[in-house]
Amino acid sequence: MKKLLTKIFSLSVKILPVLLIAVSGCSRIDHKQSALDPKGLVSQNQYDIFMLSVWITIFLFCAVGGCLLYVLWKYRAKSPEEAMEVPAQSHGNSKVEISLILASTVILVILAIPTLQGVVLMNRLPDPNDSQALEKYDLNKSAIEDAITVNVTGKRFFWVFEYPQFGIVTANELVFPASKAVRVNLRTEDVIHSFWLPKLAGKMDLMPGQENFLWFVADQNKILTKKDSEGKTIKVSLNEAMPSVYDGQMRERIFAKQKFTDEFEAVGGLFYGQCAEYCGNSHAYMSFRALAQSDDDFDSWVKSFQNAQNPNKQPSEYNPEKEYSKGSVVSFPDNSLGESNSREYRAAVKINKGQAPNLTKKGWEKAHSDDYEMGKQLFASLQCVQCHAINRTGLGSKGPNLTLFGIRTSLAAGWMRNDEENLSQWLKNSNEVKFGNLMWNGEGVDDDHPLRNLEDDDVKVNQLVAYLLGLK
Ligand code: HEC
Ligand SMILES: [Cu+2]
Repeated sequence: MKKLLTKIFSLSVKILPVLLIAVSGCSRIDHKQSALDPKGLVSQNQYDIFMLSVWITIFLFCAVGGCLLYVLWKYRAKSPEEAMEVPAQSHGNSKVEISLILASTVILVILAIPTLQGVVLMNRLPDPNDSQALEKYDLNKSAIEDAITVNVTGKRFFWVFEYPQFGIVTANELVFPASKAVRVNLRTEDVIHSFWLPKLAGKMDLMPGQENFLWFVADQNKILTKKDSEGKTIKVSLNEAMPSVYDGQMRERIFAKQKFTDEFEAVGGLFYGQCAEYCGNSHAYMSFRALAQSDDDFDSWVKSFQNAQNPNKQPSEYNPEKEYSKGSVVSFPDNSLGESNSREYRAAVKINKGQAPNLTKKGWEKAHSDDYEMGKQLFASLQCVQCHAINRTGLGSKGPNLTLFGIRTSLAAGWMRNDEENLSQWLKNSNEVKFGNLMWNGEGVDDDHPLRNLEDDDVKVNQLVAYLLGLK
């Protein structure tokens, strides 16, 4: 017996360090998808309830364990003769039983009150006129009054984000103002998904035939501080914490880090989300990002999207009866791009009537590179338009909306960096990158589909990449 015990002991001494190392690998509390690092009101509330139950459980563990140890020690057999004795038998002790029932009830009540309050908080924004509630949650009235709404649709295996107040739609990256609350309506077009944005919002399922809801508001103070190498909290400038998305600064800043896995430390305003309900082959890669912005940068982002998705603001065909101010963009035939193809020209100066676009004369210049123009045509001729909208429509199409794709930080539902290398890989064989995705495996896609035949066609792939990353 003794031998066995020493053996177990020495074995555990050997295993323990290995276990500790293994566990410490997943123990970074500020990991990018950690619910233990709340950066918003709702997630903080859920964290507090969780910690309350952790402390109560630890207390109970120590109390029950302590009693057990005490009894074991106190009533141990002190001699072999004593060990043979049968102790006096008894049954029940109403005092102990009633006090235990009372104690458990009290503990349940202590847990139930904040839990119910949390459920109410999670399901409804506080009333902006209820100054008591605003004070309790340390919220500005405008954070609630000017809340934005995002309609989230889960699809296998990506996310559609619609902004009904602004009439715009995007995919996989939820851009939001850090100073405002965000109402999130959740629905799905196929199977059950779950929207999990741990640092900001918690988790909620998307159910077929039902609309669910959650909301979140970021804690700007937390976004604007970080821990330095000694663990001290230091202030971070607005620009460092929340680089602007609309002009590609966010993308640049995140990419400045060498590895994709470093990205979670890149900027404070970048949050990671994930589908948390198994939905098929690519479920593990169904992530998304939430990007916090200052009010001004958010407005600029909305404006860019509104312009890009407004049919009246797309470059129209050149009209000889019109004058064009500097910077105007028109489309006009250019046979150098292939027969009966057009390119976009930008007016480098003010253009008088009848001065048709012509690159050999001064006045007009190329609005985009040749690769971009070729890529744009390929996008139509290779049937990408079957499933992708660049402007306006989002929900009607099978794939993610690609408006202003060139300012997106991530590719293939949030999990890959959206750079030239990854995008080429995606276009060459998306199934290798994200097994089971419904671009490669979608309805009507077989080996004859042009998208499955780009593997050896570097020229076309480069042109498509130039076009897609040029959308900004
Ligand atoms: C059968 C429909 C379909 C066709 C055709 C199609 N796609 Fe896709 N595409 C999808 C779907 C679905 C996704 C989402 C994949 C995922 O992340 O699970 C996607 C994703 C993408 C993405 C990444 C978008 C993002 O938000 O990260 C790009 C870029 C893209 N497709 C480009 C193209 C190009 C270029 C073509 C033409 C060569 C094309 N697609 C043809 C359905 C399609
Ligand atoms: Cu899923």
